[in-house]
Amino acid sequence: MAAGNTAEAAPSSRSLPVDNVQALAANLGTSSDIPPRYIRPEAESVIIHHAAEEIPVIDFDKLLDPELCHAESSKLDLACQHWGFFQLINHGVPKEVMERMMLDVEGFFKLPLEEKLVIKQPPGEIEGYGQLFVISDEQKLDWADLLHFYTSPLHLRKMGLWPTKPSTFRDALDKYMLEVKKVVDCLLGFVAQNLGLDTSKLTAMFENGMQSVRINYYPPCPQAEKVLGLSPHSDASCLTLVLQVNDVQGLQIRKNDKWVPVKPLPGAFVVNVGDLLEILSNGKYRSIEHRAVTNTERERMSVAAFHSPSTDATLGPHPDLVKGVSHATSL
Ligand SMILES: O=C(O)CCC(=O)C(=O)O
Repeated sequence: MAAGNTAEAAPSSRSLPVDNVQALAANLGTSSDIPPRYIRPEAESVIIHHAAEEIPVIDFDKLLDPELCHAESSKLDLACQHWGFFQLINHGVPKEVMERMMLDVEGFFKLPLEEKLVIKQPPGEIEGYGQLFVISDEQKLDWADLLHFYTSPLHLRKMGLWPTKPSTFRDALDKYMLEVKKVVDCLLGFVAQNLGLDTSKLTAMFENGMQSVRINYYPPCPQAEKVLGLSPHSDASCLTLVLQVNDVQGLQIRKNDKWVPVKPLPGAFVVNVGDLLEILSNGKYRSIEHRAVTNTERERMSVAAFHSPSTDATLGPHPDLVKGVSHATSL
């Protein structure tokens, strides 16, 4: 997990205030004078576009089909080992739940700035509307704004920071996160089987698990090749499900020291293994570094849903996966 990834861990000190990037981009107009803190020489590193370098696709329907599940589950196992990323199709989240969520995300970012700022991140907090945590005046900045909320367990919800505009957004978010959780629970069952773990114990760890969501907004940038929408990081969680809201690509994963663009299939989730699952699998599954880039023409939006065990669970490599080393879990 790179510094700056606040997907799960809440920082303790205050974040330094920075510009709203959507407003900054709008005010730039045709000028290409980007403030120096957004210029990232590493953004121009090698990117490969090759069909052989596309992340595997897992069919959820096949996982649930008694005749096809064995082969599909093996595919899932290989995807987690060799890529740490896959696309999930036919996941069963109702179309209307997905569409409502996407419309409300788009609707929120179309609101005037002052209306979005009603749910501005309070000082020292990562939830609400704002940017990634900023710890120093020298820190390079991402070309993005975000919304971040803890959604599960329910007592963690800070409803005062949840958007009331569009009027359906809260309900859409609630329904969407519930559906996503069902998919994750089911995927974890297959993961447990593939790793030879006790499925019911793993599922129990996630019953009161932590779920949070980061909704990313990447405005277009006149010098898109020089900035990063989201700095390279791995996720601290176990499993992340990313939904691309509009048809603009930008997610890239690190493979063999190059950046490989992900081309999301319509309606699919891009799923990735997080640091906790890498630990649980004793490194068999890989939590891969990824980043998001921007483009000169169009805004991009994504919804990343992070899932981790409940906070009182103790997690370490499963004993069967560790030879001759003491361990922290009894799954
Ligand atoms: O925008 C994306 O596609 C990736 C989002 C992501 O990696 C994150 O929010 O942690």
